[in-house]
This record gives sequence, structure tokens and C-alpha cells, in this order.
Amino acid sequence: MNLLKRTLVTLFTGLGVVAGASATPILIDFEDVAVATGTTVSPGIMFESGGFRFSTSLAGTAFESSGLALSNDYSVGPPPSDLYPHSGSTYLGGLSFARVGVFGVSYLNTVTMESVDGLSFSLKSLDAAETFIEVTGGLLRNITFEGTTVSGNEISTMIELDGVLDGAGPGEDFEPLSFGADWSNLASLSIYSRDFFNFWHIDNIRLNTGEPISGTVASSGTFSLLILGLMLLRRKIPAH
Ligand SMILES: [Ca+2]
Ligand SMILES: [Ca+2]
Repeated sequence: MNLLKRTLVTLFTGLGVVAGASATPILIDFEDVAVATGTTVSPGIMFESGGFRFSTSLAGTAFESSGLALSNDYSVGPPPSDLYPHSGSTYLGGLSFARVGVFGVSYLNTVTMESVDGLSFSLKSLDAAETFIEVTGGLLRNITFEGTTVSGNEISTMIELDGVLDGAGPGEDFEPLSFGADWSNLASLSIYSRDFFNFWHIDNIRLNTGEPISGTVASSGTFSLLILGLMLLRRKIPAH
């Protein structure tokens, strides 16, 4: 194979790595995590579901086992003393913040999700719900979502929940939330609430995975190959 042919093969192979990437739809419904019906468990500071890793920013604090909760039709008592949402399945809960005593130091709990395989992703939709616990006196009313793109840009939205929560059994506790095209090419998604001291809940996260995040490096590598190829070709062409 002569130099020109070798160079072209190398270039097209490199470009093919980038052009071959395609979006893959994913549903994260948390059913791949074993949680017995009627219970809630702490997965610790992180867990994996649907090829994604979920972690809490409370890791390293005295509250690190409180940041994440996986519940499956869990209910402490009959309404209105305790109302956990119902989705007929397992869902993820995130504590809004942890605090030392009633007026002590507070730690905002941010739950971050990212691809285990280092893939970028586009968030499409998810189901979200609140919790009401009468003994603590309040209803968590909003959730904030913050996406960080592969290129480092950030996108954020705070969503007011509908306040509809009737606890165990079929109901309308969870509401569907949709995300537009701006929520594409994400490297990570962070979820938190600065609202009332309580849990927010999500289930059925729909997204499309894309290129490996290191694909941006691959792209750079492809351009390096292009420059190298042009240099080699230039050396091959006799000077006038
Ligand atoms: Ca589920
Ligand atoms: Ca609701």
C-alpha cells in the first residue's frame, strides 16, 4: 500500500469512529435494583441502574446513607400521617437536604447521574413526585434539574410539582416531566431541591445515550490524523 492509500485509509477509519456513533433509547425504571415490595432501602452513597450511576453529594458527611433511597410501594402509615408516592414499582428518592438538629448546619443533597460507560446522553422525560409527612409538617414542592454538557455548558430548570399525592395504591402521585432539545449531549445530570426538608422521587427516566464522552478526544485525534495525513501528503508532492 502506498503512502497516499495508507493515509486515506487511516483518515476514513478515524472519521468512521465518530460518524458510527448513534443514539440508543434507554429507560431507567429502577426495576433492576432488588427492593422488596412494601420496603424502602438505602443503597449507600451510590448505586447503578440501567447503565447509569447515581451518587449523593452527602458522601463523606455523617448523613451519607440518607441521601439516596430506593422504595417499592413503601408506606409508613395510612394517610394523612405519612404519604409516600405510588408508582406500582420501585423508584428513586433523594433527600432535599440533611441538617444537624432543627436549626443546625444544613447540607444540600445533590444526586448526580452519569453513564457507567462514559456515554453522553440526551434527557427526554421522567416521572416525578413529592412526599408529604405530617409529622414534619410539609410538602416538598419543587425539584431542580441541572445538566452539564460534554462541552461544559450548564442548563437548569426548577419544576413545581403538582402537589397531588394520595399515597399507596393506584393514584396520580407521579407526574410526567418532559425535557426539550436543550437537554442533549449531557455528561451528567444533577437533581436537588432547596424546598422543604423531605424527599423528592423520580421514576421512568427516558433518555438517549450518544457518543463516548471521550469521543471529543477521539474527534481531536481524528483532526490530528487529518493534519498528519496532510503533512505526509505534502511531503509526497514534489515542490514546484
Ligand atoms: Ca419503577
Ligand atoms: Ca404529584
